[in-house]
Amino acid sequence: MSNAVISLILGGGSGTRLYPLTRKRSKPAVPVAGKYRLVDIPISNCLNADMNRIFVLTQFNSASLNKHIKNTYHFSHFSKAFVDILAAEQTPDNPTWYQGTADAVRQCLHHIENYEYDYVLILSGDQLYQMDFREMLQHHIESQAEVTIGTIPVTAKDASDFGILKTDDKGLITSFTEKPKQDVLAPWASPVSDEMHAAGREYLASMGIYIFSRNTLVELLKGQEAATDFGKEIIPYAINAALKVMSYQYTGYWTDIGNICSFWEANLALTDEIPQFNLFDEHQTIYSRARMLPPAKMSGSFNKTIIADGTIISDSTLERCVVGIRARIGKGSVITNSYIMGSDFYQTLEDLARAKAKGHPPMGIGDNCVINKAIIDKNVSIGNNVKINVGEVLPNGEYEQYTVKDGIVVIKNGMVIPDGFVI
Ligand code: ADQ
Ligand code: ADP
Repeated sequence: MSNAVISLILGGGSGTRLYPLTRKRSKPAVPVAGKYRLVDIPISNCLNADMNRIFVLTQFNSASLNKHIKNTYHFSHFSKAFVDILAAEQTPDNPTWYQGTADAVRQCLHHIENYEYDYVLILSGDQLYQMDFREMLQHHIESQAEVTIGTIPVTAKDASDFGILKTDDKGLITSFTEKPKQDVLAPWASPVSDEMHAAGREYLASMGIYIFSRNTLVELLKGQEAATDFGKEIIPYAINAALKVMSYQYTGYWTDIGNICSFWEANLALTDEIPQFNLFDEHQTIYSRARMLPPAKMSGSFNKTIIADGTIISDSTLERCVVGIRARIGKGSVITNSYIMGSDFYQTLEDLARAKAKGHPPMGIGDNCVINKAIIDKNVSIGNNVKINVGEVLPNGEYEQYTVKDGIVVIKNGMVIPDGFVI
């Protein structure tokens, strides 16, 4: 199996939808679920399916992405497995950044043409799911498809956020429309199971997960030189040209975490009693960097909270929170509905003395803070008696230390929030 497939992970365009988390790092390097990076999700799904030749396509090559990939994905000398980053590069033929998803893949074709492969698996870099790609490949082969699109039934309300396709009863895709408006939706319902029908999930959304047979992909990308996107151009073209484009319907947990609100929701959903995204499933391990961190040390009161390694919490109250590696939280703070990413390092005594001399609090969260509905990026220093998002709903806004988006306050990486500050 592993010689049949090359996987390409679309690591993100300009990353504006996840700003300010993508201010200094590329999207695949954004920390998720306390100890992982976004890119670990699609990579883990590939590795679990024994599809272990993987390229991550990204618009810029951040130090943290390089470091994470280099330190995480090590393979035996006797295996052909690799995870390589392909950042947009200037060449005499391509003076610009990737213009879209199809353009990104087109610009990378020359990197993969010397490999042995029959199929290309193309994945988005900003989704949370655990899917067995072997079953999708099997479906592609058995149905003699040229292109297979992973699809998920969604309700009419959700349908406008996705590419929606229509299939016949054998799963052949007969038409496709990218993000249709609500008023033109009705004729786009497709045959779905009774269970999905009963749940009102009658529209088949593209998951942005594609398998292309090798020649089909090369011919489509080289033949349609002006096409820059899969959803807007390549997929509709392939269907109109009567290529065999099949739907592979998936009904497990899958969510797109492409913007701040869905990113926050997906992280907090991990604190549910039975989370739909199961980090504890040993058959679908999510891999990440093996860090030699000490165990978490904490006192206080914790309800529905995930706490990563290396955390120190003194005597605080946390409810519905995800706390990332090396986070430090002082005494008497009350934190709810928040994702605290933690830190990249522990401060030494000298670091602390230097911070104090500048009037900066130590890294982490101080004493007697009240924080709600926030994402605290890494290496942030929050002083004592700080209040974040505990009053009226805040309007969207952009400030030096933070951004407010859809009622969620995002404190930017490395910022200092002084004692008594109120947001
Ligand atoms: P979107 O996610 O809106 O819809 P798009 O913005 O093209 O589509 O992104 C797809 C993936 O590619 C994302 O992971 C994105 O970060 C990445 N990406 C975007 N531009 C890129 C670039 N220039 N270089 C590298 N990576 C890039 C798509 C499909 C819909 C489908 C949804 C499902 O177009 O049909 O329903 O995914 O989430
Ligand atoms: P992660 O642990 O999330 O994978 P990184 O690999 O990006 O994060 O960074 C962790 C490493 O960052 C630490 O082991 C440390 O070497 C380094 N580091 C970054 N900034 C500093 C700093 N200011 N002082 C000391 N170490 C730092």
